[in-house]
Amino acid sequence: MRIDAITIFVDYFNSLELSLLGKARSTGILDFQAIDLRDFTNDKHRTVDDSPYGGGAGMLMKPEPWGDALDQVLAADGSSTLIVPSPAGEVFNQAMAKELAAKSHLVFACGRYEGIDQRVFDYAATKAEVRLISLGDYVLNGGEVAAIAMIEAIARLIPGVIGNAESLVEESHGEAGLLEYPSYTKPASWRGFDVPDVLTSGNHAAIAKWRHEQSVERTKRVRPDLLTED
Ligand code: 6GU
Repeated sequence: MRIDAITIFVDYFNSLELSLLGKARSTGILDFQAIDLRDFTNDKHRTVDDSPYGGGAGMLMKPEPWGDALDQVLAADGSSTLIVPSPAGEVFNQAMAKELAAKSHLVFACGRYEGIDQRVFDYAATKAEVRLISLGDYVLNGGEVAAIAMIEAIARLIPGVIGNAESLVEESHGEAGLLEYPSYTKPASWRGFDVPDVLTSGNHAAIAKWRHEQSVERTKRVRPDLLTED
């Protein structure tokens, strides 16, 4: 899979060289590139922002550098998906991560300041599928941190990125739609806190039942919305 991120802060994406995603890049499963929007400016100051028509606080990203960057990055056959991290978008979840992991080419358009001129999205929609996606109901300073979170959630679902495919099924927000149960490792007793007896009993049916009960209890307590969906 190919993923590109257009940004004025390419260094944010250095973290994608680490751990499993870094490995996926070095083995060629994931082809990731961060692209500097300022490389598509033509003035001495490499200007990417301007004041908004109609007034208002702050600055907006001007359309011309974005248009030239998108012309270079988006596939000519319309097969790219442009993802715009934005608190005004649909809220990201595991089902979306799964859907996006099946695409051939994702491009993240990372805005700064008060956002990007609307015509950039109108233009991009003539060349690609465009999706505004939010991480949740809070505000970040720009799209970079949100893009990194989405890239990690998406890329780990690409076959071969995670060694143990079983861990993809069992985790929170997996097939069951429940939160993960609590987990323990050695020592069995630590600072006065003990591992629940059932986990050291060797009774696999009892362990499976206990874990399911823990998942249901935790989901009811902290995310009742997950139990009432569909
Ligand atoms: Cl995707 N972008 C920005 N800038 N802020 C956010 C967000 C995204 N999701 C929540 N807050």
